[in-house]
Amino acid sequence: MAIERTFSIIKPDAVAKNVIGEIVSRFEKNGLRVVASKMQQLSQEQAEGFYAEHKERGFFKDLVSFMTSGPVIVQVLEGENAVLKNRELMGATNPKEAAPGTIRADFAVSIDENAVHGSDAPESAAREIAYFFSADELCDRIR
Ligand code: RTP
Ligand code: MG
Repeated sequence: MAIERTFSIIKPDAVAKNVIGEIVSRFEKNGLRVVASKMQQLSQEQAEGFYAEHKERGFFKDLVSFMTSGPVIVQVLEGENAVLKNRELMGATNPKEAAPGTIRADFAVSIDENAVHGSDAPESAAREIAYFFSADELCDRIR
C-alpha cells in the first residue's frame, strides 16, 4: 500500500473540550503523521464551500453554524492507507453508533457535534487539502 494523504478537521466541540492533543495522539499511535496543521476560525463562506455537497440537506444550516461556532484545527495526515485508516479511527458519523475506542465514541456528544472530520476518499482528500492549504504550507514527505 502506497503512502497516502488525507484531510482532517478537529471540530469546534473537540477544540473547546481541550482534547486536541489526545486526538492527534491517536493519529500518531496508529501510523498517521501530521504534515500540515493550523488553527483557524472558519468564515461562513468557507464552511458553506467546504460542505457544499450537503447544501440541499436539512442539517446544512446547523452544520455551517456549528462549524463556525469556534476555532478548528485543520490538518493533513500522511501514512499507509491514510484515508481509510483515519475514517476507522474516527468511527461512525453518529457517536451513538461509533465503535468503542474510536474518536467519536470517546469525544463526541451528538451527530451534529461529532469532534472530527475526515476525507471519505482519495479524490475528496486532494480537493479538501487544496481548499485549506497552499503548496508552501505542505511539507514534503518527512522521513
Ligand atoms: P464529516 O464529513 O464531517 O467527516 O462526517 P461524515 O463524512 O461522517 O458525515 P457526512 O455525511 O459527510 O456529514 C457531514 C457532517 O454533517 C453532520 N450531519 N448531521 N443531523 C444529521 O442527520 C446529520 N448528518 C450529518 C455531521 O456533523 C457530519 O459529520
Ligand atoms: Mg463527510
